[in-house]
Amino acid sequence: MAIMNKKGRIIKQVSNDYSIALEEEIVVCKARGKFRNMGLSPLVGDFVSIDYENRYILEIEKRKNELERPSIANVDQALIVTSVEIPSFSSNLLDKLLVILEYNRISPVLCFTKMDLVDENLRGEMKDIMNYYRRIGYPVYENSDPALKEIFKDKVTVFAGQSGAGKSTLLNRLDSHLNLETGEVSIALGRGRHTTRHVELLPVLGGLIADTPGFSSLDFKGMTNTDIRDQFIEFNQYREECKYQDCMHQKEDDCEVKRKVKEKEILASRYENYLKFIDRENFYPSMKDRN
Ligand SMILES: Nc1nc2c(ncn2[C@@H]2O[C@H](COP(=O)(O)OP(=O)(O)O)[C@@H](O)[C@H]2O)c(=O)[nH]1
Ligand SMILES: [Mg+2]
Ligand SMILES: [Zn+2]
Repeated sequence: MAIMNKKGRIIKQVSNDYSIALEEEIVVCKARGKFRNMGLSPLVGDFVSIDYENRYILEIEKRKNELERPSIANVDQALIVTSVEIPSFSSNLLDKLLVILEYNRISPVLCFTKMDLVDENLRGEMKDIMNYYRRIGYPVYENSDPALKEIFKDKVTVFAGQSGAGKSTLLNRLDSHLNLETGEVSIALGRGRHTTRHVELLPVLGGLIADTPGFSSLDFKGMTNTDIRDQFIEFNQYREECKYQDCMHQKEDDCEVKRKVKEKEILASRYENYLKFIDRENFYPSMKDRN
């Protein structure tokens, strides 16, 4: 008898049990040893073909990208949740996330929270910063914006951002079925909470979202300084006008990017963060303490 193959997407993993969403149903399949021998294991988010009768995964389709924590494949976009107060705004963390996401071909969407906590001055400053990121091409929202509901459709989204930024609160507001715990303080997070972690994609607003926030251990793994430079998307348009083809916009003379920083065409904090990122000594040193 011929094997009946079907195609689907892994939406959940608990040890060797993979829940696979087919067109009309969800089935649980095992992965055979052959994947382990190939140094490959199926990930949540993978598109797979399965032996439907025997409930085995047969093939894994080539991935667009792959996250480590949480381990998910084929992520389309990341919603970067950034608070402007408690914890206060960190342009360093935001720019770092943007570089890593760009490099991994995950589209960033920016969402700012807690604008209600800041005074008029800081509010104005934050609006300027938000407009800058909007102008260079990123979708930017405040968490109160109802239009946020539209961004999830037909996409796999992970959430990113500091603990306490308001990720769970936002998700609960977007989808009242979720009922996620909010308000936990990072220091109080018992280790036990995270040890028996499974990964799952939840259906939300016409798309799928990862049930755990991503990028908890951020770095520029595998990236060269040139790679980092190239992920600062607004720098690229000026590069042709730099004196040197391979300009790092650092110590070179006649650099158009540096000129644009002076003219306030490029946001100063973006450029400063860029310099820190390519100088490994200054690699966001406080990041380690945060997790
Ligand atoms: N004032 C204010 N507080 C917020 C806002 N969003 C979230 N919070 C609060 O910030 C705290 C942390 O939120 P939570 O969703 O748990 O953050 P998470 O760690 O990113 O999931 C909670 O006490 C929330 O009630 C907001 O827009 N304004
Ligand atoms: Mg949370
Ligand atoms: Zn330059």
